[in-house]
Amino acid sequence: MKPKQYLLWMAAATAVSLSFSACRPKGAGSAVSGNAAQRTYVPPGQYDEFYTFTSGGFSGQMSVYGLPSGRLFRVIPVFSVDPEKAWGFSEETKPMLMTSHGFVPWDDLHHIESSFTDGMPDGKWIFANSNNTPRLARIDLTTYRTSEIIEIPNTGGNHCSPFTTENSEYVIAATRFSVPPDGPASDVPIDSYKENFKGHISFVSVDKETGEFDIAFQLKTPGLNFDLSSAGKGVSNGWLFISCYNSEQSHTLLEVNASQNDKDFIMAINWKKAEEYFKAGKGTKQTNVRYAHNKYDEHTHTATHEIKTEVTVLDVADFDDLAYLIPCPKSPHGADVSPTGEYIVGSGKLAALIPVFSFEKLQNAIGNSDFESERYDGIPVMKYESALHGEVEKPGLGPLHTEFDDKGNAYTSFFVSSEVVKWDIKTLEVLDRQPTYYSVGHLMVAGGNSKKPYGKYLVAYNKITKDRFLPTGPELAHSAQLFDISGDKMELLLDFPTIGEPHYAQSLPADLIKDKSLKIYDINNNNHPFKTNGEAEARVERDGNIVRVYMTTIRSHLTPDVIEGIHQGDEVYFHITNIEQDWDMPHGFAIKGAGNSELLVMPGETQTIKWVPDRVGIFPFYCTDFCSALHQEMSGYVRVSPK
Ligand code: CUK
Ligand code: CUA
Repeated sequence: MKPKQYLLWMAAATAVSLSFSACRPKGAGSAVSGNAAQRTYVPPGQYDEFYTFTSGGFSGQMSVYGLPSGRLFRVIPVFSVDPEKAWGFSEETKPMLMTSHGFVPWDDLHHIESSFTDGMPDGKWIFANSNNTPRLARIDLTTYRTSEIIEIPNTGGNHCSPFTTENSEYVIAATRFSVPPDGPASDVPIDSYKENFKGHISFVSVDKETGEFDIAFQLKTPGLNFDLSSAGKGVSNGWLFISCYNSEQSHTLLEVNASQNDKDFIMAINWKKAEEYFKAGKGTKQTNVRYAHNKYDEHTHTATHEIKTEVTVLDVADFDDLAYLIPCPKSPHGADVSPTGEYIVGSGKLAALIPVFSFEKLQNAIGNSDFESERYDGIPVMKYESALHGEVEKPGLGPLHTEFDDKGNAYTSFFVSSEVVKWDIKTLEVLDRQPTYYSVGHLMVAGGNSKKPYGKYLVAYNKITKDRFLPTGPELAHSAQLFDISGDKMELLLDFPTIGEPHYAQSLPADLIKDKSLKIYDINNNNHPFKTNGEAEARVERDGNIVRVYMTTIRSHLTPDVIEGIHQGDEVYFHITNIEQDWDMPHGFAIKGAGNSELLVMPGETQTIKWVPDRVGIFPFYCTDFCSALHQEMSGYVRVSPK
C-alpha cells in the first residue's frame, strides 16, 4: 500500500466507521510452520493438552475444543435450546430458560470465564454471560451442564460480563446499554438520557462450595456504556477495571454524537471498599425489580425457576473512594490486567496506540488526590499522564483485546489491520506481528488472563473467514487460528472452524479436567418425583386427562412398550428413567408427532417429555441413541383412541 493510501486508510479507520473489511492483508499465503502437522497431531487414543471452553456467540451455546488438535468435543447448551440434549425441550430443563419476560430460549453468549482460586483456573465452574436479555450462567465441570442462570436487573445488554475476581468471590456483570432503573418511573423520553439513564454494575457472589449465585449488590453509575472489564489480581486484587465508551452520554450512538470525545474512560473500582460499604448496610434496597433465578438440581434432576424482587444499590457518586475514571483513547474495548496485576491495558478501537496504565501510579495519584479539577458526574477523573505507564506506539489498527504469556509478553488483537501483535509489557516494545485471516476479534492465550499463564498456545478468533474454507453457503464457519507462541516469533499451526461466533475462551490443562471427579448419576440418589426404580415399577397412571407413563430404559428395551387407553387431547408425560449401571450409557426417546424433540437420559437419571396427541392412531416410539446390537429393537407403540 502506498503511503498516501495508507494515510487515507488510517483516517477512514480511525475516524469514520468500523466497517473495515476492505482493509485486509492481501494474499493468504500465510507462513504456516513447516512441521505444523506434527505439532497439532494428536495420535489416536491420546489426549489433547488443553480443553478450551469457547463461547458460541449468537448460537447461545458453549463448545469444548481440544488444543492443539482443534477437535470439537462437546457443545454445551446454555442460553439456547438444544435438541441433542433436549435442553429447553424436556420438562426438567425448561425452567432454566425462564426470565422475567417469560421463556427466552435464545441469547448471545458472549464471554467465558473460568472460576479461579488464587488467580488460577480451578476447574470447578465456567461462567458465561448473555448479552441480550441480561443473564449470567454457571456451568458445572462435574456434569458439563448449565447448573444455574441468574437474570440481571436494571440493565440492558449484559456485555461487560462475566469477569471474575481472583478467588471467584464475585462474577461481575456491567451493563452495555445504560437504561433508566427498572420500575414504572422508567417510562421517560429517550432524549432525557443524561438525566435518567444510569449504568449498573452487578456483583454476583459465588458460594465457595456449591457455586451458587446471588446478586450481592449493584453499583449505580452515570449513564456510560460499559464494554469489557477485568478484575485486578496480585497487587491490584480488590480492584476492577472497566472500559467505558459514550462518555458523551448520547442517547444515539451515531458517531457524530457518541464518538466525539478524544478520550473515553477506564473506570477503576475499589470493589473491596464497595463490599465493605455493602456489608455495613450502606446503599438502598430497590424493591421494584424482577429477575429470574433458575437452578438445576442434580438430585431431583429438575430445574426450578424463581422470580426475585429486591436488590441493594449503592450509588458511586455517594462515596468518595469507590470509583475513579482514567481517560483512555478512544472508544476503549478491552481492559486487560497483566498477570502480576501491575498493568492495565486499554484498547481504544479508534486509537492508533495502546495505553498501558500502572496500578502503582494510579494508587499514588489517588493518594495525592492528583485529579483533574472537574469531576465527571461526581466521579474523580485522573490525569491521563499520572496513571500512565506508557504507550505502545504504532502497534496496528483497531486494537481490541490483550492477553499475556508466561514470559512477560502481551498479545493484542487488531481488528482493522487483521493481526496479532506481541509486545513487551515493561518496555512496550513491539516484538512480533502475525497476520490473521481475517479481522481477529478476541484472542486467547492458554491461561492468558490468570496469574500464571500457561503460555504455549494462542488462538485468534476471527470475524471474517473469506477464503480459508470453501463456501458452504453465504455464511462460512468463523475460523480460529492456532499459534505456537513458545518461541520468539509466533508460528501459525492450524485453522479450525468454530460454532457460532466465539468471543472469548478459556483453556484448561487436560490434567485439571482429568482430575475432576465427573458426576456419575446414581439411581439411589435420584430424587426425581416421577422416577421409576426398576422395570417392576414401570406403569401408566391416569389422573383426569393427565397421563403419566413411568418408563424405564435399559439395553435393549423400553418398559412398558405397549401402551393403550390414551385418548386424543390427553396430556401425556413420559417420565423416562435410565436404569443402566454403566455410567456412560445414555438412551434416547422420541415419539411420532411430539414436536418437542427427543430426550437423552443419562444412567441413573429421569427426564420427561410432554405430549398431547392430536389425533387417533398408533404412534411408535423408540430409543434415538444407538446403544447396543438390539438398539433398533428398543421401541414400542402407543394407541390413541377418540376422546
Ligand atoms: S467483544 Cu467480541 S470481539 Cu462482544 Cu468480547 Cu471484543
Ligand atoms: Cu437405547 Cu438405543
